Amino acid sequence: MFLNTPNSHIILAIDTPDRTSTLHVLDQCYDVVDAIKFNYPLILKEGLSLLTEVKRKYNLPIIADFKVADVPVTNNRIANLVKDAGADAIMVHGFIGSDSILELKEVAGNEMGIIIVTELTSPGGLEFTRQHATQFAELCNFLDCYGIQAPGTRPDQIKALRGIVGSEKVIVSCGIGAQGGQLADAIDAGATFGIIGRAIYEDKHPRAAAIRFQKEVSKHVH
Ligand code: BMP
Repeated sequence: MFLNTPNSHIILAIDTPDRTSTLHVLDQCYDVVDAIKFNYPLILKEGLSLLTEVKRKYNLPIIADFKVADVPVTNNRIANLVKDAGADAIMVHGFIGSDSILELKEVAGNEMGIIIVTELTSPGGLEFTRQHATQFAELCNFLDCYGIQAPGTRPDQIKALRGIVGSEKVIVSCGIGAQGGQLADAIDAGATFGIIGRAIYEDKHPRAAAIRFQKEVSKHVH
């Protein structure tokens, strides 16, 4: 297990602008959320050392959402840097194909899970990638990756992809809150975790917002 057993089912997308605001939000929310997801803007601003600092300070699983999409030699370097920084999982685009994903998997070994992005939550996710989304889910099984990312804005698609990956794989679903997805709907459809960013960190009271999501989902999960 690279992520913990779900409790609140919330992965916090910490897309805050800088280190100070990141720690401010995490100080309030770390004990409500199940994991933390970092994306490029914050790391480009503060460096990978912030991922390491957050991992040490809050002791929560960390997903490096760097949506890796390159040739194997470059993926190898990215995976080594991210692994050394302390990430527990790394996100990779499915469309790069099996050789490029395998390279990541080899570097990750037993220390980092590989999560394959199937289609984006935004409208463009339906433009090119949707027609291959089931193949990306099959690739997750074939390469024995940790899980997939399925759109929290489209519960029907989560359900369809859960049918392909089976019950053991992790499904993380972005798009909850600010993009209109509902946490309870995503979990009901088969997501293991919902990924929530702005609806928590932009709230005046991030902790209260996280607790609202936690309560919403606890009513639905049996
Ligand atoms: P928010 O809850 O503020 O919309 O943030 C969603 C997070 O998930 C952002 O980091 C975004 O880049 C990411 N994301 C997404 O919204 N849709 C996807 O399909 C894949 C993502 O990684």
